[in-house]
Amino acid sequence: MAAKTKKPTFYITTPIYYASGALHIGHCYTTVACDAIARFKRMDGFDVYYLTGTDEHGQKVQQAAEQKGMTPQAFVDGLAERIQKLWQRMDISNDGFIRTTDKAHEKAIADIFTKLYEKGDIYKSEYSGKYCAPCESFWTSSQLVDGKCPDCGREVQDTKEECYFFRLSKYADRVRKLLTETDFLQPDSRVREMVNNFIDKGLTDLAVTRTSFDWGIKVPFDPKHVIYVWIDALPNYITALGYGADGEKYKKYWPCDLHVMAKEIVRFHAIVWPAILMALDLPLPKRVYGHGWIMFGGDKMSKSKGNVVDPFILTDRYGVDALRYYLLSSMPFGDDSNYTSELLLSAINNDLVNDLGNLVRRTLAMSKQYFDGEVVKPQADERDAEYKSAIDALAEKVRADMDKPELNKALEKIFDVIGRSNKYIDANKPWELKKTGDTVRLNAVIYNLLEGIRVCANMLLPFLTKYPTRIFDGLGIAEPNDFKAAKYGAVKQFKTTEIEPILNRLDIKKELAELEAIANQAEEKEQTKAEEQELISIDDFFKSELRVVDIEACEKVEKAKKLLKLTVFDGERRRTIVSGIAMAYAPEELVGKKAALVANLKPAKLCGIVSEGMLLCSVGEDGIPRLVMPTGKAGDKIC
Ligand code: ME8
Repeated sequence: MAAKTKKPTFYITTPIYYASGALHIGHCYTTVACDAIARFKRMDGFDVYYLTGTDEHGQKVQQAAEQKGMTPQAFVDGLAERIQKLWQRMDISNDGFIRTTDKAHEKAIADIFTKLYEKGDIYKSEYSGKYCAPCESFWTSSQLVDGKCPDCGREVQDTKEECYFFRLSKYADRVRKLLTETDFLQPDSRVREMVNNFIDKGLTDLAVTRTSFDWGIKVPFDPKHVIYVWIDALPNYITALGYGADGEKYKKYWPCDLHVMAKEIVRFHAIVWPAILMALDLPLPKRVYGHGWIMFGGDKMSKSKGNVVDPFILTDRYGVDALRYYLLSSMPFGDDSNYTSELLLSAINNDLVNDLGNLVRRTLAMSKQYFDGEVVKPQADERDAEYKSAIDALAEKVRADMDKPELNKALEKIFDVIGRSNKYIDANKPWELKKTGDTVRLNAVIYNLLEGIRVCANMLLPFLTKYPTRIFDGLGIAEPNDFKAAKYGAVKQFKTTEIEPILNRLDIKKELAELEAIANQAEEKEQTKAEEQELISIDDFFKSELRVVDIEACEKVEKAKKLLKLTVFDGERRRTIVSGIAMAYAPEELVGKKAALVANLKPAKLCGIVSEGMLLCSVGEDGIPRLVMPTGKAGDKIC
């Protein structure tokens, strides 16, 4: 017996998205595009591994969690679940989902860090730059706006911080060659951006740890340092396959065939990631593709209007196929393009309802009416040669576009055959053949149309997840798993039935008004929520138990620049309090002073210390909290 030939592998990835807020259709764009490529490759005979996931560490995530009054872990757990629900909704066929808080990932990152350190490619030094205390952010001089923090506009201070660096400069020549002498990075415009903006300017070593926050993977041999986002995030593409843990998947699927992301993070994928892999002596990915951005109409788009582009709302109203089709068809893959509701609604009406929907509806209706759904393969006829060859050529053309990948062009080719099919109906006028009783020709015309529809539905399977399946039901044949039958004449006989359309023609004006109403409702809801959050009742206020306390001892918290650890006496007992007041006081200044304590707060852990309450502060224009110092004696009530 001949040995079964092993399928070639194909490994494709999206970026791992920050678990700091809800995802929008921009994230759907990358994920749906990779899904279409993954589905195409599976049908084309490849053993595919499609990976997506979430980037869950770092200061931004920690801050977002704090704002919600949650622990970072509970916060990212909720978001990771919501993100996976979104991918289920979008019919994403990912094989793996990595979270950077997965224990296996955390261990692998700590090992990678140690390995690079032992090799000398990570070293400890000092980072000097500008520091914005309220934002806890470091900036280089060139990042400042008018000499001030680009995020909050406040004064920055010169600062030095001990941190670890990755020796990116050592790999500059090899990375340059990779970008300029191979097809590693696409499209070409991205290569020019990388070379002009980064490589030609000289690659400097990259700071890869921070000590200003602690939500992240600690440097195993120096745990006051937290491994900073990129060195934690980029290796997800190998840790997800079990790299470093004897992963079978790693052996099978690495090197990656295609990393896809938008242009703003191409620098990390096309420069930093290959350099890390070079330092680890691992094979490089075969291709990195940096697509363009979906723009939301520039400044005019208000935050609340962002709700209109909430993928859950759009798919509730129009279905998954409509959103998938819009994302994949209307954006040239490498370029930026604008999202508007009008464009989405016209794509639905023009392409899915008019062109495809009408073709399927008319053809199945005629098949039923003229032949009770039974249509057989006819003799070849010269008159149909052009239409048949368009059907025959389709799979190859789509394959060529998918390889680039130019997904919108692939869809264009399919819709070109759909357009030709509609024209073929108009040119052959089946209703006249019926009238003149030319049943042989009538059968041939309907058969050819059914074949056109079948091959188009076959080629649409990677892009749309609902409509093609329904079309195969209508055609009375099993949905294919591959493209082997995507040729004219593969079916000898049809037994068709009529099907419900998946989408009906939309009244664009009405839909726009309704989408606007949804946006306004969302805006009102947000506002009411904010107002409700702002106004509290007197009963709410009296829930807080405020007391005068004596500060008996105070010291710095080693890992946190902003925190002080205080021992206070509340009239009954001593408590430990961690407070963010270190920017305003030296510890010794506070001993003997009085403060106002919120005494009935649930204890919270800050930098590993349990804080049993909170001290009231005033925050001035400089953003620095200073203690409210009451009079009275320890234990007095404040109201
Ligand atoms: O950058 N148009 O995560 P992120 C097109 N965690 N694509 C868009 C888009 C838009 N308007 N908005 C988002 C991160 N995307 C890091 C990645 S990878 C090792 C770490 C997509 O949540 C696009 O793929 O900010 C973009 O690159 C990505 O979401 C950024 O996601």
